[in-house]
Amino acid sequence: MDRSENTDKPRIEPYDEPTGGWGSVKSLVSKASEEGLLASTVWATMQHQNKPDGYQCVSCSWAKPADPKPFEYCENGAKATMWEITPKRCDREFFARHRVSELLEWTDHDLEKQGRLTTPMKYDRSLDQYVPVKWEDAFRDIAAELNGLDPNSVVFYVSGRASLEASHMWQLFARIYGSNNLPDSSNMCHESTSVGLPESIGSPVGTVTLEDFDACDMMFFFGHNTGTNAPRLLHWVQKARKRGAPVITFNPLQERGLMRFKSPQNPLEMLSPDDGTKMSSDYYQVRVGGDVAAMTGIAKAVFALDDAAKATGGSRVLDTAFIEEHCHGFAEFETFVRAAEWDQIARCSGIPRDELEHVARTYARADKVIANYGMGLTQHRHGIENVQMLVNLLLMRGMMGREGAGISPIRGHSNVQGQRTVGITEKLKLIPVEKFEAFYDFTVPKEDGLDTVKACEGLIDGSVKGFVCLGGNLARAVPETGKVEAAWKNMRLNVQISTKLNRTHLLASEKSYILPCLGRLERDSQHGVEQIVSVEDSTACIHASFGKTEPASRELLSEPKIVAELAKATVPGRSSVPWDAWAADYGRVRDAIERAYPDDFRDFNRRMATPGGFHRDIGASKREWRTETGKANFLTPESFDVDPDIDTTAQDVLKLITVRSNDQFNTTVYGYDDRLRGVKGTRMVILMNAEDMRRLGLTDRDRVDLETHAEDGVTRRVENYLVHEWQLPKGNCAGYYPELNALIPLWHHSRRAHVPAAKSVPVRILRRSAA
Ligand SMILES: Nc1nc2c(c(=O)[nH]1)N[C@H]1C(S)=C(S)[C@@H](COP(=O)(O)OP(=O)(O)OC[C@H]3O[C@@H](n4cnc5c(=O)[nH]c(N)nc54)[C@H](O)[C@@H]3O)O[C@H]1N2
Ligand SMILES: Nc1nc2c(c(=O)[nH]1)N[C@H]1C(S)=C(S)[C@@H](COP(=O)(O)OP(=O)(O)OC[C@H]3O[C@@H](n4cnc5c(=O)[nH]c(N)nc54)[C@H](O)[C@@H]3O)O[C@H]1N2
Ligand SMILES: [Mo]
Repeated sequence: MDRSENTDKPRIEPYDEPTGGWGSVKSLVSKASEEGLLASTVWATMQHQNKPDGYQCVSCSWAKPADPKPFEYCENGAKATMWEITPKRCDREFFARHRVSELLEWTDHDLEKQGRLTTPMKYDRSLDQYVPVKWEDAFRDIAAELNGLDPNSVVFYVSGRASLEASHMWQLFARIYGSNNLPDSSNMCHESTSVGLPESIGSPVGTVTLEDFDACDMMFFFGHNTGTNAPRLLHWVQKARKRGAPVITFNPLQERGLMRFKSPQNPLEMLSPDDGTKMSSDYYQVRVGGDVAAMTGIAKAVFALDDAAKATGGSRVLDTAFIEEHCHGFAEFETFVRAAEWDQIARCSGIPRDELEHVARTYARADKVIANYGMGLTQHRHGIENVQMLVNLLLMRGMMGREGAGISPIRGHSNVQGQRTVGITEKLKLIPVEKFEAFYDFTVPKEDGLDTVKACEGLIDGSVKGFVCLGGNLARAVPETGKVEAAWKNMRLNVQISTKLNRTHLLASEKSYILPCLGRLERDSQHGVEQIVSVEDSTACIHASFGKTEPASRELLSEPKIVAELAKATVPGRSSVPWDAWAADYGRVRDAIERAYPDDFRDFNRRMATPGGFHRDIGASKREWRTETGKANFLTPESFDVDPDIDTTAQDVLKLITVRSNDQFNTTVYGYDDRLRGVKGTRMVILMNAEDMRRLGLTDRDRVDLETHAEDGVTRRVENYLVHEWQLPKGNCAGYYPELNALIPLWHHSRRAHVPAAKSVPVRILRRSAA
């Protein structure tokens, strides 16, 4: 069972300080001392963070400006850096002291806290321990295992941190071996965007740049916890607020970062006694899953304003010229929205009509609007409809493909967007198959591979027999962790290329290997020449990243080197990829990327070194619509009802959202304090609405178990959670990922994008009888 607590007396009290501010400074100082880091070491490293001649932060993917501030980082970026440059080591002595079955009882926090992995290890079943293995033996043995398996039964997962160079090599290796099973963390994250946006606007990524953020006169935020998950973006929000731009937020939780912010970079602000900038001009606690309804309401009110303008001869609210020239599907959309009933809109969204009309009036007055969104839209059964509805709202007023306006999916991992750009995908239609075949003289397998959900299905039914993972902690990040963990141990092969010990390493299969690699912050020297890598940020901007710190261990290899060695051992002579030459000079991998993707990567090696990097070629940001209709498509949802195929009308079923705390990066748990929500000393808490608590006979601090409400015969349960009253909509509750992943059925995902619906898990809350 999970035991993600560090004290017997968790404290939960409202946090009413601004985000940023002194709280973030204090939090950093205490993290540095916990890690045993000297302030001077932290300072010397952090100066290089997100600088044109430094390294690109390993935390979130928010854009990096060409003219950075002296401190171009945030509290959470600094934490991620400290976590990586820690002096602690999870070395061969550590593995000699602990058996794997013992480590399986440890929490995520305690495992990663052991520090950086230093030595390649392989599992010894007779000892139930990981024991050191020489690199060349590991490569040879893994290759032999891979060659004994059907390539279709092996999955090559990538978490979104690996560089463009490592990622491009990785997918070529998998395909030459014979597998298109290339799911990545994006499958659990913004896949609703990757599927939804191309259908709408012909681009899989956002259309805005930092210049647009500086020019906009209004912003929407749907389902993103910016203060925790992309804190540097708060500076652009604050600038917009100071120009008087309204910021309208839809989120079931009152997230501190979108309420109040004080810039730690601004001494005057830090010293002033006030409580910082009011970030959202209007904040709506939409019901979980109620965004399509809310957006339908806003659109309906926009139509009404346009009708009134037409009647009185005022200037139109709809951008009719844009719709006429650039759009398709408007009539159907208009019919749908006009037919929608206000009562039902208000019931589904939880927001009254007059408030949605107020939003529409604000929107109608603005000229340059950016719509930001995160997991609150994508991780739903109707994740794609959420994304496409937001685009519809922008298209109505022509807010696409012009300065200061557009769609802004806020991506997760620091290079997750870029990995897709250079070929990491299980979907064949997204890669230049003929080019790969012609350039490297091999045949790409002709069927789509497995995405994350399908890979887990294969794991559970026994058809998937091996996982080779380039980063991540997949068994912990996916739904249905009970079944997945059991099945993981039944596989033949588990290979983890990583920096820190995590639970997925410990689910030892017949043959299991831990291959420790350099992190992005570290100097990477190949044959005496320091290598550079590159990443793509959330605004489709490509940046160079220069390693600055000493490697954590002399035994570490770089990710490109590990991929090259695995490929040489596994598929020798099966393609003309020059693995050794690429591993010796990453500039040559970039040349190969440019050759495969000339539009996006023209003059790659030169342009990536310019301050601020360079932008990919995004058609929609120039009003070039690379869709089947050649237009920007209004795509009308079937209904605006919430989660149409999940029954939450059953008595006492609540909809659970699983979110990140301010003290974690995905499954990496830095500590037990979610400062911005005022939750301290535990992650085992369920935040509930007061009325729901009363109805269920619960009082604050009661201990409860949670069970998934699903009629599929499977019991999914987590135990001994602490209940706490919280301001969120009735019928909804919230808690932390990944501890709660055991509750999410594998089949509960976005219907076409297969993103696990981690934001709408139907659960029952059961009071524990007094012990
Ligand atoms: N420090 C830090 N930074 C990170 C990460 C991290 O773990 N820690 N993770 C990275 C990754 S991989 C990602 S994908 C991003 C994730 O960044 P976010 O997209 O912010 O992810 P979550 O923490 O899951 O929070 C989702 C937000 O959506 C809201 N929400 C839930 N359901 C709904 C809904 O139905 N409607 C609306 N409108 N809102 C809803 C929640 O209350 C929450 O505020 O952050 C990246 N950056
Ligand atoms: N319930 C629920 N589930 C979710 C989500 C949710 O909101 N709710 N969010 C989903 C999302 S958005 C995502 S992106 C996934 C995240 O899923 P993953 O990306 O698989 O998980 P992480 O926790 O980011 O992976 C952490 C591990 O990566 C390794 N690592 C760190 N840095 C490096 C590096 O530089 N190189 C290599 N090779 N390894 C490294 C370390 O060993 C560390 O333990 O989880 C998903 N799961
Ligand atoms: Mo993510």
